Amino acid sequence: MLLRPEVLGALLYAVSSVEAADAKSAESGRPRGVGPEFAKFYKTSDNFFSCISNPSQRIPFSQVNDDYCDCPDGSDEPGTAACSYLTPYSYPQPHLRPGSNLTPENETLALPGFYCKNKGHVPAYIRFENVNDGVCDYDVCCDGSDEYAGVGGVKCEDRCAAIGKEWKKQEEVRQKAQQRALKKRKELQFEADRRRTELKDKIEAGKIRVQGFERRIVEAEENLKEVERREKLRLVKSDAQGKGRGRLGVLLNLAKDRTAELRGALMKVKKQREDMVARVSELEALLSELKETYNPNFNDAGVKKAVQGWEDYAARESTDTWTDAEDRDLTEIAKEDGSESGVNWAEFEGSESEQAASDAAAIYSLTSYLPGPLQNWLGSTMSSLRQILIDNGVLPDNTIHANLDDSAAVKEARKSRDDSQRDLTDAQNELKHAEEDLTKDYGPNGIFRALKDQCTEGDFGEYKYSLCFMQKTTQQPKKGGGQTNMGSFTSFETEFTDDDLPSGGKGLGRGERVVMKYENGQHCWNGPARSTRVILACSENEEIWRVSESEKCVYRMEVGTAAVCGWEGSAREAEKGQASVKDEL
Ligand code: MAN
Repeated sequence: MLLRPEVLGALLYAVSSVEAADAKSAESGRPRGVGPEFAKFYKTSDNFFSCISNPSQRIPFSQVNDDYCDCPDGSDEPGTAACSYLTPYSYPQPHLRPGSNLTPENETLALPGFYCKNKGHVPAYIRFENVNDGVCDYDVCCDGSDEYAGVGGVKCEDRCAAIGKEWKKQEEVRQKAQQRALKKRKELQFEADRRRTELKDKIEAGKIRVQGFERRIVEAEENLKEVERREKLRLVKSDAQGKGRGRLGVLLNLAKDRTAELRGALMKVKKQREDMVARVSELEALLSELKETYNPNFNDAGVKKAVQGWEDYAARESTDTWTDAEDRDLTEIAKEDGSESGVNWAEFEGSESEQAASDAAAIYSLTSYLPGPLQNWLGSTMSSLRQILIDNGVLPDNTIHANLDDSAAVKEARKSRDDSQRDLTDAQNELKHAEEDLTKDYGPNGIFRALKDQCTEGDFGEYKYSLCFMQKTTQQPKKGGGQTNMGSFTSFETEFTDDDLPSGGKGLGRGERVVMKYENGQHCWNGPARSTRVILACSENEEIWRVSESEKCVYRMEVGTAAVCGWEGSAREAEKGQASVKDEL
C-alpha cells in the first residue's frame, strides 16, 4: 500500500448512511467524483450547472468534469484534478479555461474531494490532486477509481473486497475496544459522581461536626472557668485552715501582733506624758511660791528676772490642754482586746475560712443579681476592688497559677478544653480541604475524580516515566538513580491535535483534546522548573503512549484514558470512522 503525507491527510468520511445513499444516487447517475450528499447540486432541468458556492454563476452542464476549472469553488470539476490548485496547500496545476479570471490559491473548494464509492468497503473522499496522478491510493480509494484515466499506463484494480474484509475485521475489533472504552468511561463517571456525592455528604457531616466541637469548646471553657473558680475557693479555704497558716491567718496574726505593739507603745507614751505633767506641776508650784515669798526690796537681779519670767509664762494661755474625756478614751483604747472591748480576734479566727469563701463567692456572683446595664460598670469597679483585696491578701491572686496548675480537676478540665480545641481544628481543616476539593476542577464532568492519584507508567528512551492523575509526573533513569519530579498537576485546558492515528489506535489523532498541565517540578540545571503537558485521547485503559522533551525540561506526554472517550470536543471518533460514538453516550 502506498502512503504519502498528503494522502494520509485526506478527508475520510465513514458513515454507514452514506453507503446507503450512494447506492441510490448510483442509480440516478451522478457525475464522476460527486458524493451522494452533493448529488442535488448536479441535477439539471435546463442543461446548465450552477456553481455551488455562487449559484448565480452558471455554466453549460457539458463543462462539468471537462478538465477545465470554471467555478471559483471548483464544483464544476468533482471528478478531475482540474480545480485542485484552488486550495492553498495543493500543487499548482493550472487547468484554467483560456480567458478565465479565476485566481488560483485564493478560493475555497466547495467539495471535500473526489468521491470513491469503494463498493464492499467504506466510501471516501480523496484529495483532488491525487486524482489521475498515476498513483493507486488504495488506502483511500480501494476501488482504484481515482486513476480512471490510466495516466502513465497505471491501472488500479479494485481491491475493496479484500481491503474491506480486513477493515471490517479490524473495525469490529476497534468497535469492541471502543465499546469497552465507553463502558469504562461510564464506570469512571459513575465512580467520579459517587465520590463527589460522598464528598458532599462528608462536607455536610463535617459542618455538623464543627458545630458540635464549637459547642463542646464553649462548654469546656465554661466548665474550666467553673472548676478554676471552685479550685481557687478551695485553695483559699484550705489556706485559711489551721492556726494562721493561710494568707488570712497570717494577716490576722499580723494585725493582732501589730495592735498589741501599738497598744504597748501608746501606753508607754501615756505614762511618759503623765510623768511630764507631774513634773511641770511641781515646777509651776515652786515658781509660784517663789513669786509669793521673795523680797522685792532686795535688789537681786536674778530673782527679779525669774519672777518676771514666771509671770509672763502664767499669763500665756496654755494650748496644751487634755480633757478628761480624752483621757478616758485613751484608757479605753489601752484596754486588752476581747469580747468586751477593742477587736474580738477570736471571733475572726473561728470563721475566717468560711468568711473568705463566701466573700469571694459573693464577689464572683454579685453581678448576676444586677440589671444588665449595671453589670459592665460593676465589672470594672469589681476589678479594682478585687485588686485591692488581692493586694491585701484577702483574695487569692488569679494570676498565680502555681497552685491551680497542680489541681487534678483543673488539669482535667483544661485537657478536655484543649482536646476539644484540637478536635475542632482538625474538623475545620478537614472541612476546608473537602470544600476546596469540591470546587476543584476535575476535568470534563469531573470525571478525573475517579482517577485521582491513580498512576500509570511507561518506558521511553533512557527513562521510566510515570503519570499520576491529578497529582504529579515523574522520570527515573532506567540505569538507576532517583526519581525526578516533572511537575504537579495545576489545571486543565484543551489543545487541537492533528496527528496520524497509528493502526492500533494508540495515538492522539485529529481533534480537540483534553490537556492536563503539570508544573513547578524539579528545577532543571540551567533551565526552567520541569513541566509536563499531558495530552489525552480515548483508550480503554490508562496508558502512556509517548513521551517527548520538546525543550529542555519541558515534556509532552501522550496518554490514553477512558475518561475522555466521547468527550464533547473530540473529533477523534469521527476520524476513526465511529461517528456513532456520541449517540451511544
Ligand atoms: C535530566 C533529565 C532530562 C533533562 C536533563 C536536563 O537528565 O531530566 O530530561 O533534559 O536532566 O539537564
